[in-house]
Amino acid sequence: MARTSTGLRMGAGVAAAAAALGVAQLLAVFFSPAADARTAVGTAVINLTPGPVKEWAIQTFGTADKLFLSVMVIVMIGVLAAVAALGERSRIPTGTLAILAGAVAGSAAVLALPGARPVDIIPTLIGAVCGIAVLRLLTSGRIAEGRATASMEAAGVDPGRRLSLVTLGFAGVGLLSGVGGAVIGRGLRSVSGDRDSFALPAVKSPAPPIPADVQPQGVQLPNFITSNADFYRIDTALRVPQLSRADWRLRIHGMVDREVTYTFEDLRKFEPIEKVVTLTCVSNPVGGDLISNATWTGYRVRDLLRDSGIHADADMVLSTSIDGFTAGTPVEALSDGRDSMLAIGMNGVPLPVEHGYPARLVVPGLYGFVSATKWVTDLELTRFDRTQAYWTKLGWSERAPIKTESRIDVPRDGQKVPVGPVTFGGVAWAQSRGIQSVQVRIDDGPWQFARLGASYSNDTWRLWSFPWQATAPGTHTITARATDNTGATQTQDQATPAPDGATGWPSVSFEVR
Ligand SMILES: Nc1nc2c(c(=O)[nH]1)N[C@H]1C(S)=C(S)[C@@H](COP(=O)(O)O)O[C@H]1N2
Ligand SMILES: [Mo]
Repeated sequence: MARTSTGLRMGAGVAAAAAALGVAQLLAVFFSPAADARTAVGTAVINLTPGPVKEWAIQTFGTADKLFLSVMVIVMIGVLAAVAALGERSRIPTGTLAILAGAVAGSAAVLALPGARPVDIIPTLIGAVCGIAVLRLLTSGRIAEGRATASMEAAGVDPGRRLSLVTLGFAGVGLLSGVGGAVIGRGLRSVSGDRDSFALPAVKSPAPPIPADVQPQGVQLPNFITSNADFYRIDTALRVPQLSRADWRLRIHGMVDREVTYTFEDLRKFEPIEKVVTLTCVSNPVGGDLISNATWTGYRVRDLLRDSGIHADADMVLSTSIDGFTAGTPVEALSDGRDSMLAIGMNGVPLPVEHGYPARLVVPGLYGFVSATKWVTDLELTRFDRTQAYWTKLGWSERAPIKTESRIDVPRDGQKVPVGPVTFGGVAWAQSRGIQSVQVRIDDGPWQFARLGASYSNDTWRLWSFPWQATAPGTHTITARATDNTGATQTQDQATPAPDGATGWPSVSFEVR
């Protein structure tokens, strides 16, 4: 065996991994969505990551957490492949073994996905075979020793350089097939056409119009209604599920007298309603932005459940999405007067795909992880003492009503405030109870009432403003606390988001000068 430099060996490992992943990605186009091993491995990593690490990723990267994960998975595979290739020998082919191990892990990850069939591991296996072939070729010494092609010889390319070029070539082909496969796969499966051709049903009693004075004047605050583009997004889906209306089903089963499965067409027999509801993520830290407000169109879950004959001892609805996420919601929250919805529209258009197209749950008053299942396909009537939903298994609470909270949007931390009049402001929320007042304190001064934007409903956030005279130059602090309509004031006790939502008063330092 020719002695190949460390760098070239590591390069061979990376090229082999690129070829394996690229071929697998390209071939996956011909199989079910589960066949994409790269995404399957990422999904497995998400599922196997301990709760606190997930929490850290959400806190640190927010909506970019998935991009971070995808990049990390590819970087990790590249590093492993490079290291494994270093030891590739004919007696102990560590690189080959590493690729085989990768193929086994990839196949297992594929088969673990909901809806995966055994044939879906074929792209992974063929990819692995290609990766091994590339690795063996590059580490065999054949290219460096073999007869140079006439053109290479003419160009004076030496054997080491020849090997680097061939290695780069394989890496490039792998990369191109991978990107090509990902792009083609996405195009083939995309439901954006299905979504574009969907017109929301006309609603007989639209949500009450939004009065202009929900929005305080004189301060730049978030819009009372969040645009779909700005709406926060949190989910465990590495690849946004692409579920067409024709393929969508909602099965209602478990502790019921009559099991039923609705098609999307079947929903027409129910009365469409419209409701403005503020969604909040339990992972939102004090002062965080994992909260948004939209007008939702859809059907009352209560209406969908009406004919099922729910057993009296059922206390939980376990909702499941097409990608296997689950949330456990109290039966009461889905059947009482709050009009929990199976939402199909968001701000007047069909649900954006990343927000659950074609249908999701929207439950006023509960954090998203126990209620707001996107791409929902299954409602099982069950009991809290019989089963646990996705995040509860990871140590989060089984029931999670939204806490009374406020946030300071203006000033931003460290903002320079010129001496003179200024208006501060923010948002406050206590969905299902509603906000009664917001108080603000500058430094250690007395609590003063903020001005409240008009209340739209108890299920929506309330914007507030606070006009102030900046006189004394220097560093100052503004602190806020909200009181809900039950008279309960936001607690000063600091709590982390886990297990049932962060608490504490938001506080921001600013600079008067
Ligand atoms: N299928 C699915 N639905 C889901 C989740 C998920 O991971 N998968 N996350 C939930 C959580 S934790 C929140 S906070 C809300 C966020 O909804 P949004 O992305 O539309 O803002 O969706 C909920 N629904
Ligand atoms: Mo969440």
